Amino acid sequence: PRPAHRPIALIGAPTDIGAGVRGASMGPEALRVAGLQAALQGHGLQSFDRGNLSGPANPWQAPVQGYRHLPEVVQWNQRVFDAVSAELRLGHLPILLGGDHCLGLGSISAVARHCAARGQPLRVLWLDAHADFNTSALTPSGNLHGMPMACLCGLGPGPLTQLAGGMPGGGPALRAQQIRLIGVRSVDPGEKRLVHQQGLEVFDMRYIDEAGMRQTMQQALAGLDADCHLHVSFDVDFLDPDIAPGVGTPVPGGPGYREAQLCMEMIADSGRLASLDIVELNPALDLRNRTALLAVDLVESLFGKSTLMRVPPPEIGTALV
Ligand code: HAR
Ligand code: MN
Ligand code: MN
Ligand code: MN
Repeated sequence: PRPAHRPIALIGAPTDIGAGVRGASMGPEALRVAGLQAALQGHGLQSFDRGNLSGPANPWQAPVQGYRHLPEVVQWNQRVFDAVSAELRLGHLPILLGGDHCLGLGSISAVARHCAARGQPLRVLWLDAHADFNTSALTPSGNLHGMPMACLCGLGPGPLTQLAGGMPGGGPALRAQQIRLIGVRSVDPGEKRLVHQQGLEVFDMRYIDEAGMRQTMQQALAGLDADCHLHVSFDVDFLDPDIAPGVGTPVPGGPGYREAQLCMEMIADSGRLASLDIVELNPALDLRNRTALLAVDLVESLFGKSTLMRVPPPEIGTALV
């Protein structure tokens, strides 16, 4: 069956250890209160809630050699790595409920290891206002949620680039060709140079404005193998803050409601979604859980809600009748 029809495991990681604003630690509970599990079950998907991982408290310290809370970030990511690995081994589709985006490191390292062991191709869609491609030398903040993409590509401190012993061949978890950055509109100057130097494919907001979300997603999903594992790392600040105010680092000019829906719907149509992160939701900054409710709505589309209206899902470019 399509990977998106596998049993779904919800894994809470209640921490804001990599962020510069407190509150993402409340994200998992806000997503539960917004009805995430019931929404998935409402579409006939089997899902279980594994509860929350535990880890070190946030000591709220200044950066040390360019990193804030590096030992704590390593511990949280090891636990995320273990939990996501366990679900993948069981043939489940893990959904990581963050927590800030530094946790994408543990989640995607687990996915990369799993795919490498099976010789399965992997593609990662990074939906985010930010590129999260800083290093200790480039970061303006020391916040590790601004660095997970770079760490996954092998640029970062050993304990993070070689999480849980590292990849079989010793290389980085990801190569640039496996990654698509979508929705980017806030990148630090040195970070921008590094993203280009590494050759990442970036669909920034200027591109989305000009080409439209449809062409953007066609390109981002182009060339997926029939057995590809598709991982989506959904940083909620991808969305325009007018519709998604509950994030710690909002950036104006993101995708609106219909654009975000189309993005999710086209991923669903690919039939390849096999793991997901929902990160950076900050209930302390939200309004009546609006952003969590929106995230749940979009995740429903990611799992094929709207395609239920279109049987069978048409090929791209086919007129609806
Ligand atoms: N680029 C900035 C920094 O590195 C802000 C990063 C904010 N990151 C997130 N995740 N919210 O995407 O400090
Ligand atoms: Mn529903
Ligand atoms: Mn991010
Ligand atoms: Mn972001």
